[in-house]
Amino acid sequence: MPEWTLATDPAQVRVLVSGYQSWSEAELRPLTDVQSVPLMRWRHEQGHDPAFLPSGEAGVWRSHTVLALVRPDGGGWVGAAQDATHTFTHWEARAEGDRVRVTCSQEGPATAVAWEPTDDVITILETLSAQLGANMHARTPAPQRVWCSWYSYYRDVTLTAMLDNARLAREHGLPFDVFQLDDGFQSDLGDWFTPSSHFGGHARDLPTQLGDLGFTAGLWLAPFLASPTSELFREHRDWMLRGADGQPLTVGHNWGGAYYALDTTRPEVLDWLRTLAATARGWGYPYLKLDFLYGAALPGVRHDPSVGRAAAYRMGLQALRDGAGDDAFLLGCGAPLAASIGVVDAMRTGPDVAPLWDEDSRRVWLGDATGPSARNALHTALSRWYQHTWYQPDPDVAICRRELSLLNSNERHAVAGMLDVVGGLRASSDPIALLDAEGLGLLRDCLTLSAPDRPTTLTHSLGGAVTHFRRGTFNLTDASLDGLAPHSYQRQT
Ligand code: 9PG
Repeated sequence: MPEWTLATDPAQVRVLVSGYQSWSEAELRPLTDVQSVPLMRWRHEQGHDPAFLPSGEAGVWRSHTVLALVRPDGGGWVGAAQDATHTFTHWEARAEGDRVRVTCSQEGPATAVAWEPTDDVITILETLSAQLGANMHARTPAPQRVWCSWYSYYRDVTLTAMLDNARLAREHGLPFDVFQLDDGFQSDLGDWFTPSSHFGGHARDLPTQLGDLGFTAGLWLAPFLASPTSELFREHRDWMLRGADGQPLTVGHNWGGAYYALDTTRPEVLDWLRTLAATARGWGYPYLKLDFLYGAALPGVRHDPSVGRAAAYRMGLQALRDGAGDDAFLLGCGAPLAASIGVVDAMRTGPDVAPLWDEDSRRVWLGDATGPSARNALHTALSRWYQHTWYQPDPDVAICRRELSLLNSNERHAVAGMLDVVGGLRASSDPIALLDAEGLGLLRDCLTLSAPDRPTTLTHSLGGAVTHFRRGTFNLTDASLDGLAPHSYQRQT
């Protein structure tokens, strides 16, 4: 286990960490602060890697794949795994008296890691991340502009709502590439081929009609999951990832109850995944949002015990790629980040945006910043700015409507600023009928593609995240600071 002792005062050092999967926090914090870990046990498997959780201790920070330590002069140290196809790389920085101790451990076959002292942390982190991306043959196609059903219709989405929005988008000349149907079209988790009773049709009915309106069809799947009530589970109980007791392992508690994950070391499961992705493609969906992917990577008892977690996950992901085809556009979500490089085209790099700024009861009192809020999405996606060499980053949707939203004008513009700075995928979920001239104007701005921006500094932060970019500065705190209103973005003039 490589270990380094740095003769530097911990009180002067900031640490930049990135959590395990899409929804886990990324942060830029004083090293002596506390890295919070959710109080609720079930959030560990759903928001983090239960085998390498955030520390929960003051002065001890854990990070996945990459780690950076920043001195007040902008110099410091950067660590980065150089391959993640079979191996999870875990970093820990620990304040110890007048020194900082850094350890790097791996789960899976040993792979190369880079560790570099530098006088320019920003550039070296970008360089080492880009090397990881290149080593894993990262796919970074042109960013897509996506309308997604989730953040307005949630599970009540209907075929009619999809088409009504697509028609209005066409009438307004909104430059979307993809109309993506999210969770709610299927009868159960795992039963993707059977429509839900409320959807008002079948998912395969949608793509031609969207195509006539000039849009590519996108579909959401949680391909590794199965609910206990699903036909998939009832017919193939033996396909599930198991616990030490031999019983199917519970892997989360969304959808009002527990659910299970497929064991991707089983050849029959890989066949099923290929068939699923090929079927969705055959229905006319070349764009797939593959969600809750963490399920296949959890610790558990697998059919083939010689395959580690990272490798098992990647086998499942590769089966989906093989089924969908090389020219399909795959967006990962709820997914181990680095382990997906080279298979996905895009990746959610933060928790869900929500039409509210923050939910501090959950974040502050329960120690869980993986929940849906504009603040959590900005905090994490901005602090992962360098990951654009791994995949097309997806910082989640803009919210431009004023109805059915608690966001104020500053907060809406802060989300728009994040989309511009991150420079990846563009998405919106507003019912187009709710947008007036102002909302449509903001939405058009949000759909304007830009190249990823770079931070100007990691030695200052307005809110524990990377907040200072060349194009502008974010204030994620609840106070006016440096002339910036709370929850705002100020463009550089
Ligand atoms: C559909 C949604 C949308 C959304 C996804 C994902 O940590 N969690 O418990 C958690 C649950 C759901 C969730 C994110 C996190 O939302 O990010 O865009 O597709 O699923 O159910």
